[in-house]
Amino acid sequence: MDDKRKPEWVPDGSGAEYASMIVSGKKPASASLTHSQKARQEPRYDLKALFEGVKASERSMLSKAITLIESNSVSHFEKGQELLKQLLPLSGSSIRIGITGVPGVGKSTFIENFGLSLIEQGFQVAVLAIDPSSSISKGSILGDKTRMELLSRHPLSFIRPSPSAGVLGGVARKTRETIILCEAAGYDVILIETVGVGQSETTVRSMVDFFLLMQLAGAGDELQGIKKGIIELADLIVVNKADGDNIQRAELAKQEYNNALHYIRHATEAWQTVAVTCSAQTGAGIHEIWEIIQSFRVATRKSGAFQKRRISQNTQWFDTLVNEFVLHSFYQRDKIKEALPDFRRKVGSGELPVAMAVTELLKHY
Ligand SMILES: Nc1nc2c(ncn2[C@@H]2O[C@H](COP(=O)(O)OP(=O)(O)OP(=O)(O)O)[C@@H](O)[C@H]2O)c(=O)[nH]1
Ligand SMILES: [Mg+2]
Repeated sequence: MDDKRKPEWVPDGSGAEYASMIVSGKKPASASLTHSQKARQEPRYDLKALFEGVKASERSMLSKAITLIESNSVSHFEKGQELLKQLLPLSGSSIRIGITGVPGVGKSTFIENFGLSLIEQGFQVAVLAIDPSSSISKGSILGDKTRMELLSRHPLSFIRPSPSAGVLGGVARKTRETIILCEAAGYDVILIETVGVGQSETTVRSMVDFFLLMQLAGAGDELQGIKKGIIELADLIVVNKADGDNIQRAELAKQEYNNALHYIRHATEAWQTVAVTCSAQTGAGIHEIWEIIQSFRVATRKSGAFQKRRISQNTQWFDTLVNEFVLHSFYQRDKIKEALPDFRRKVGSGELPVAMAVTELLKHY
């Protein structure tokens, strides 16, 4: 397997099943093996060692634990869940920050400088990426490691690329669980970068405390090009690249956003979303952004909105997973697989009313 596609840690002798991006389809060798052969082939995870290693903030153990929860193998799933259950009490005390914006807006450059300045202040910083399409290389944080060169080499930071989708909950579940592992390992600021495509903003919003939207100064008509819906998700709008001869345009854009924000529903109860400028490159404005995030934490903890959001995120996540698991198990049933084509045909040709076909089909479940 191409080295660039591998996570930081993979079991000895493993292949493409651990790729952090989707690689060309290949039937795993284990598919034709007997159960006992399979058991011998699958990498062994020592739960106790993983628990102790993550708790002690050992990076290699954290990587290994994440690889375990990212694995699509059924036996790994059970082990991963057991590990999570043990580590859950140690998690939760970080601030989770989502960062979104179009490709090239400067998210990675921002994370590099922001992360380094947080480390200087004594924080431990984990950077995760969400790329729900999990498409090859586009927006992948792996290629970005070069743009986060200092941060990725720093012993107090931890950078993990987007998991590939796989099964059961896919990217969102794996990222949520990775957050828990990172927190249990002592990371107190979790940064999640996502490219603003498709549903990824809503997905990230549903797992973070604070959501930062990065924008560029345009030609004056800032609000025309962007979806109002995304602004409604944001706790802070950052107009990036406010440097050189772009400063004035960035200031103008900031004002326009601030004006518009008066008329837009705010993402978080007890918090007034604002727009600021920054230069991820020179570092101007970065410190102020951290101060805003801290005020946010204080204000929302005081009002209870912080805790309330975390609780509702967990219950919503639970509901989503129940839906996904039930759907999955439904379509996996042999009887359903057998009956489905015939019902489809009858519904298509008008032989059966649709709702009746559904109730008839459900009888096979
Ligand atoms: N002048 C200027 N250039 C910047 C700034 N921030 C980022 N850039 C440049 O913009 C380009 C894109 O920056 P990235 O940080 O990779 O952007 P990104 O949002 O992570 O992009 P994707 O990961 O592809 O979505 C790079 O060439 C950066 O050097 C800034 O504040 N000022
Ligand atoms: Mg990037």
